[in-house]
Amino acid sequence: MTTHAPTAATSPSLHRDEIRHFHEWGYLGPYTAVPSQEMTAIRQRIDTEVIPAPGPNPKNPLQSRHIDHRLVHDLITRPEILVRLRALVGDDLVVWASYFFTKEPGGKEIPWHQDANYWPIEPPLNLSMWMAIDEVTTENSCVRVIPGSHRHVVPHVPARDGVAFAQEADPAYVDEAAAVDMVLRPGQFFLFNERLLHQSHRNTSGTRRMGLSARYTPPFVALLDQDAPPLFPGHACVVVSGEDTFGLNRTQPPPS
Ligand SMILES: O=C(O)CCC(=O)C(=O)O
Repeated sequence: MTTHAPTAATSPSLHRDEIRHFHEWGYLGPYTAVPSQEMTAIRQRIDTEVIPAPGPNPKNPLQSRHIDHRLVHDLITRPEILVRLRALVGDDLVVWASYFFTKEPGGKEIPWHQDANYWPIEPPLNLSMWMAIDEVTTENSCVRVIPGSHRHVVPHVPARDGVAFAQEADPAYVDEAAAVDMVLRPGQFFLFNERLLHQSHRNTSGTRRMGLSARYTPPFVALLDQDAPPLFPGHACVVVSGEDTFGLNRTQPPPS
């Protein structure tokens, strides 16, 4: 296993070395957005108020809850996250998706993949943030990344039986020995770009692993079909920093 991560920074923005790290290796972090003691109450509200209630996609309560629930919106717009995103791509940012990646004990492997393979966005520019809601360990299937893998577009092939996705990165292009484990305390997060190879094993532990990912992009990026999978009818982007002077995508104000 190789480690390229910079030491966790307390600075609210990014040093030039961290910006270079992101471009060179395709990811950055971990950093702390929320102290882990504050996460206990937040996690309880996610479990009792957010997930049990219907969200903007009636078919999937884990999807894009920042659109309807202020708690989720506020989590993915913590200043500790936004200042770092702005340092990478500038002040104007929309969130076009978020997802609670929840793996109960026994939960399936998510195979190696590059997100850009699945996404209808043009140009294909995205910053992802993945925040631990539960304690995230190697045992309960932390996300793993391959540093530098974002510099090549990797072909995707039909996935093996029993994994969570229908397509996975062609194994011939995956150097698993280079993988870095993103072990996180609740409230910690890391950032990665749209082509970084990442995966997580089956959850072989006895504890749940929940993470919240959010997808941020400058408003000059167009979503090619906001009403179709992986999005859903009535989907809207939320401006989380600066302004959207392009008007390419349907947007709505943050939840009250
Ligand atoms: O949560 C996981 O295990 C995978 C997350 C992922 O694929 C993503 O955030 O793009």
